[in-house]
Amino acid sequence: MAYRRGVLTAVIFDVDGTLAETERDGHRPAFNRAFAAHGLPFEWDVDCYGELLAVTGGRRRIEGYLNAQGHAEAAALAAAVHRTKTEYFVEWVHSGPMQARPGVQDLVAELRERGVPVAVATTGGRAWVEPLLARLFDAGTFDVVVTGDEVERLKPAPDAYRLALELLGTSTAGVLAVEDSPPGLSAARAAGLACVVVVNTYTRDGAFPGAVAVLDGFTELDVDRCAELVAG
Ligand code: XBP
Ligand code: MG
Repeated sequence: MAYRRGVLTAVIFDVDGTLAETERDGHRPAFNRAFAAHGLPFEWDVDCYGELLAVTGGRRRIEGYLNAQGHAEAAALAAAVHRTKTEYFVEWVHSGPMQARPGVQDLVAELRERGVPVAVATTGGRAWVEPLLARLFDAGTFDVVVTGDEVERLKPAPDAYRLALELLGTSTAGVLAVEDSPPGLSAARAAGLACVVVVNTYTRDGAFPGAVAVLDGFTELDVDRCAELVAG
């Protein structure tokens, strides 16, 4: 059954931690391999990386860490290490054991079947976002894909969500954002969107003020629930 127009206008998904569990076993090892490739004696373990996720954007995450270590030329080095990290992460996206979070592919498929536009708003780079979406979803699934490459300010700034709304050609009315983390929720809220948080292992204990709901998994979310949540 097609969805009643005007109730649920669109759903915008975050990628890392939302569409897929990419951080602990994907991005984190890619950062560590890149440090080694650049001769840097750093290794981010699972707990330390969880704390570093408060800084969005891989290049900024590296730069902040290098600064904290008292490294000179942190900005230039961070940019170089991040380029290497992206190459390793793209490899993992193509051949690693990456999977969509349970239930999210069904939700996206149901949204499309019922005529609700779906979009992506991430702070990650397009070099790996496109292959990741291609691996997990049919071509053309997402009406709009906004990455960190297209915006000036990363989450928690609202830029990625604002650009996604502009490209969808819609106001905030009836649009639901789906996030996994505090910076993602802040970004969606700052753009004026209703936001549901689906927590994961890294974000389970986070505080999510202003979320319309905080869920443990996508099995708790279908199109009707999305419409209820966006209606308030
Ligand atoms: C994700 C990020 C990204 C990834 C790494 O946040 O902050 O930086 O950790 O990807 P969100 P890049 O899920 O809120 O978009 O190295 O491409 O930045
Ligand atoms: Mg996320």
